[in-house]
Amino acid sequence: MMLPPLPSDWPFIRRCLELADVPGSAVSPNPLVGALITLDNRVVAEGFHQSCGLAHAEINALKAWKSYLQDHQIGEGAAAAATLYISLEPCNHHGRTPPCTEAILASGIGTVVYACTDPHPLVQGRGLERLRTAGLQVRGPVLEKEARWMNRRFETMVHQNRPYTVLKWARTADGYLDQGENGPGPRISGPQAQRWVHRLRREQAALLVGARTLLLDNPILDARLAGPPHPRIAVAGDSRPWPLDLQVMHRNPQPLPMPWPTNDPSDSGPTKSPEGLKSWHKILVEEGLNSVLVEGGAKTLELFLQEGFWDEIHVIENPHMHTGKGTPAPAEPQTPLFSGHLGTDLYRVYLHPAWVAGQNAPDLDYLRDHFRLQLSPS
Ligand code: AOF
Ligand code: ZN
Repeated sequence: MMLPPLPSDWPFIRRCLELADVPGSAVSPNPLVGALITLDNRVVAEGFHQSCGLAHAEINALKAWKSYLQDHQIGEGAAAAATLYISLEPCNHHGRTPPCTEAILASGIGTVVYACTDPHPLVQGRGLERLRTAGLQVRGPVLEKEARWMNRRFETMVHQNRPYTVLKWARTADGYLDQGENGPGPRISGPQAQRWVHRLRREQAALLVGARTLLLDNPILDARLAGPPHPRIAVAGDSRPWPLDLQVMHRNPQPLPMPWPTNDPSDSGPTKSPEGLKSWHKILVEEGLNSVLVEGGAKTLELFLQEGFWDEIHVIENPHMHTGKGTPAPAEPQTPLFSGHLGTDLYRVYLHPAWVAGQNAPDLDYLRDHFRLQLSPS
């Protein structure tokens, strides 16, 4: 049994969550993790996991801790009185990097406080147990729901062997995705919505579009208004060789081909087989992409909707645009988690019922506040 947390632990774990909060795509397929070390209830060292393959959060915090000791000419014996706070249970296995538990034990730190356990099958409590049996005080969980929500992409990949899937589309007031003509036509959503979509792109490891959309609309598909990292581009339907003048090629010279999941090679459209979509999941997971933003076209979106393989849906609606014809927008689920405005556009976010009803459901009020805060003009 781990010890219950103290009231004074909350602000330090909250800070760990802040430190962890880099764009999800930067660390994919790894989790987002932040860590800090306190001495006499004062933060003296901080660290976070910056990118898959680089040092884990607590290793970076321990490095900063060693510098602190040196700078202040404090002996290493002080570690017994120090506390390591961490947003995810320390790993206890060899991955791309050695186990963090060993580094923590070697440091002599006396107390560890964690936000949530690591769902990875090789960890799942073993990291905490190793520390506890070695005689460390281990307290937690603290702010568990927030910490787990932050790592929903990692958790989805670990538990379901598929990327966390975000669907996004923009529609006119009369329910169309376009004007039904070849080519992009006038933009449906406004500049504020575009900035927001770039933030969504930056958060997901991959961006999936249908080959038809790519060839007809010739979109850029990056996150330039939010800044790097940009998502890896995956294309539904294998239309290689790609025309070299596609704008998407500037940043992604080799888009990931995702052949339509079908048993019939003459069929250019999707089948309704969940096995089919699983072949896409496999391609993305094998590429280390733990999340995907699906931006269309209609057929690609429908495939995910029909099979129920989605986690979030983001719909942007221009309430002033009526086209009277075009490709009908997909039907939306019944109750949005959040509805608000993005500039002059309407904005609705849906969360899959499996998240809302699940055993580890996030705190929905926290999520709504989170959206409200992010959308409020700063
Ligand atoms: C931690 N602290 O900051 C992170 C952890 O291949 P590796 O060595 O990067 O290990 C990846 C696994 O380690 C990952 O699947 C997850 O279980 C854990 N991530 N653990 O102690 C960290 N990022
Ligand atoms: Zn680790």
